[in-house]
Amino acid sequence: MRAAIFCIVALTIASTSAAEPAIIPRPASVRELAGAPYTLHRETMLVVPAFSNVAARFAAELETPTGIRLGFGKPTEAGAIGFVRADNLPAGGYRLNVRGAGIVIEAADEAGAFHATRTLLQLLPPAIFATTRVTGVAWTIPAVTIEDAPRFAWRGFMLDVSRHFFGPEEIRRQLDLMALHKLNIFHWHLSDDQGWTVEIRKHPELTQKAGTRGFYTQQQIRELVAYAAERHITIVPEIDAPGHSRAAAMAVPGILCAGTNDSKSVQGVAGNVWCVGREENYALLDDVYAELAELFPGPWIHLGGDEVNRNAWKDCPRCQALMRDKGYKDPGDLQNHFVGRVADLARKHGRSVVGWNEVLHGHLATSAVVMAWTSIDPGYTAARRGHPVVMAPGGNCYLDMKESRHDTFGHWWAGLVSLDKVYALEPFDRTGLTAAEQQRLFGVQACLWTEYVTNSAALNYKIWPRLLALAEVGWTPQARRDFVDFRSRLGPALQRLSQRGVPYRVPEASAKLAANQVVIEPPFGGADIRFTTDGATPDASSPKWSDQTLDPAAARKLKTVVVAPDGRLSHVNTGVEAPPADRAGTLTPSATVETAVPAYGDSKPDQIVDWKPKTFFWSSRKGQAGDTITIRFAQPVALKHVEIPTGKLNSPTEDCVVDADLQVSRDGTNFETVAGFAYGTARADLDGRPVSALRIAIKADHDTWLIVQDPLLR
Ligand code: TNX
Repeated sequence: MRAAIFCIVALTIASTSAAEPAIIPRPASVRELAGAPYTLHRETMLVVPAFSNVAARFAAELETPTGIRLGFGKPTEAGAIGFVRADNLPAGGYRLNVRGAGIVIEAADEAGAFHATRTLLQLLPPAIFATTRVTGVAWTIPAVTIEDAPRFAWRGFMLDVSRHFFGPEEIRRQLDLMALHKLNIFHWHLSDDQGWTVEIRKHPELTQKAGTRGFYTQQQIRELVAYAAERHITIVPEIDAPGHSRAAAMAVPGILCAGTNDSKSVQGVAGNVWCVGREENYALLDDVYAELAELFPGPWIHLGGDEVNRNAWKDCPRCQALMRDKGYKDPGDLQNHFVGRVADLARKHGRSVVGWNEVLHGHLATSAVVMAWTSIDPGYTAARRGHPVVMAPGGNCYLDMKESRHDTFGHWWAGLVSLDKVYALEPFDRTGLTAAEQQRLFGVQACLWTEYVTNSAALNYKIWPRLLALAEVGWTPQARRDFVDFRSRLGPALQRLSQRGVPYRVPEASAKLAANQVVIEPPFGGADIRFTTDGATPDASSPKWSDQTLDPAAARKLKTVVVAPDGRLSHVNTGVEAPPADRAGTLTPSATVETAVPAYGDSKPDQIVDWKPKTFFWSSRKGQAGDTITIRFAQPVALKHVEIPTGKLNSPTEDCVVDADLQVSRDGTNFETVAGFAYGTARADLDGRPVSALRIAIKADHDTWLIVQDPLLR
């Protein structure tokens, strides 16, 4: 049967062409062929010696936008899409052959066949993601051979539905989009201080009293678990304990310690720690885990374990008695005790546990998965101790962080988490691990905490497109990862999201100074960038940026905006970025600065020559014609090159010197002009003779204050 299907595709053998189709995550290997493309049409048959479930679901997906209902047929039909089992392929991997005469999908397992269909969807025109019938589109797929397999087994996304609740419809949308990008773990943070969101039949008070922001009934959970399973996504439920438990404690009296300690957690929440010495607490968790195990067929339950405020345990008679009983030395031992008991409960119900990296304080069984969130380092510690590890470091993976300085809502404790920052996550970066330990780094995950995420628009703004970057980190072989290439594929990916009406964050454009030219790298392939240089706010009707040259004066007023495929606008970006000058080999002679220009705040003229590149002179008024700033060297210095950067360190067209001469003096009295300023910097090559002084001589009134940075001298 397999041979028959191969006959169909063997007809067209053609040469490889250059461009790679815009698939995210980038497949392990793609050969695009020059032969005729495949076109879906009414006579297309599904040929299913294997994976008929996957084929049937794929056909249903195609039917909505195309109106074509694919039938099941015999292997010899022309124009067939064949599904074939190939046991030698890796788990989750697939081989895909598209030729004008037919398509063959080979995989060793259902997940692999499903992944191949996700690739096919991305190879089709973006209109294939329309949610209603589309006419006038040729449903063609380029001739291509793709061999693909996941790099990491756990490619996760975590959503916190406790701080703000998101209903089943939103969850289904995210599961669908996750699957489209081959993410396979949905980690559902179901409880926290602000809410308990999963119905527990035996303890209805949990959701009645602590699910007031919204919760899922068991029926809804079952449906979502099935929906995820059809998309080869495993759901990992999390009940966060013993910290982050204010909601549970409010619903079930007595969970907390008997003492009066009301100290606050890192999140500023009081009374949110389970009493470790109270036996009824484990009975409650036993009930909860029993129902979780019924609801969620996946192998894992996440027990939380993060950010535990241990203070309340210190004056709780029960916790103190337990400590004495067991001979524990400090509250950390109580935390271990709790986490160990909960892990035992999970095991009793046939589940392994996952815990945030704080669980490493204890001695959990090595089957417990450790999720490294504070950085990747605890992940390495965990791997050394024998734990499987999922890397989710805040600085790369926390989608609740702001993405750029323009963002108005979000956390900031892990810094800005830009698209390229997510993309840059490399779990093996600084391991120093043995090969066996490295094997344990089996996953990566992005997390969205929702303290500041109050509605669906905000949710999608935070997730997309950054989750695409994480999807590629999780799937694509490291050698095939390249951010510039990823960015070029992002354009079509955003078109797909637009088709689904996803209000993703439109990436802004940033102008950069390179070789004294303003360049704007498109934030995604085909980005429509609009700009102004007259101070007006740019919009879709402003001139289109197409690699023009801007003179320095225009560059100072540059404002850009990106128009998304769905017409929405990005944040407006101003200014031109440049990396700080390369100071390697610069001289640092002793010098003083003379100027009559007043200094702003703590800045001082001598900070120009303190040779600390981060400090600078900042005037407290606009530059005026006739102003001078003179650098006098203690001893004449032989110079071949001088460069004086002005303006902000990374944004040199802000508060920069615009119209001035750079002058050099040999005798300290007479000055000659050697250069002017462009984009905030003056540069001159000199003849190597000794120089006594340098001067910035301002020629015209400026419309900003002035910043002068440390000169570069060689
Ligand atoms: C830390 S990550 C937390 C969450 C917060 C998040 C905000 C983790 C295990 N705990 O409770 O929502 O920071 O970024």
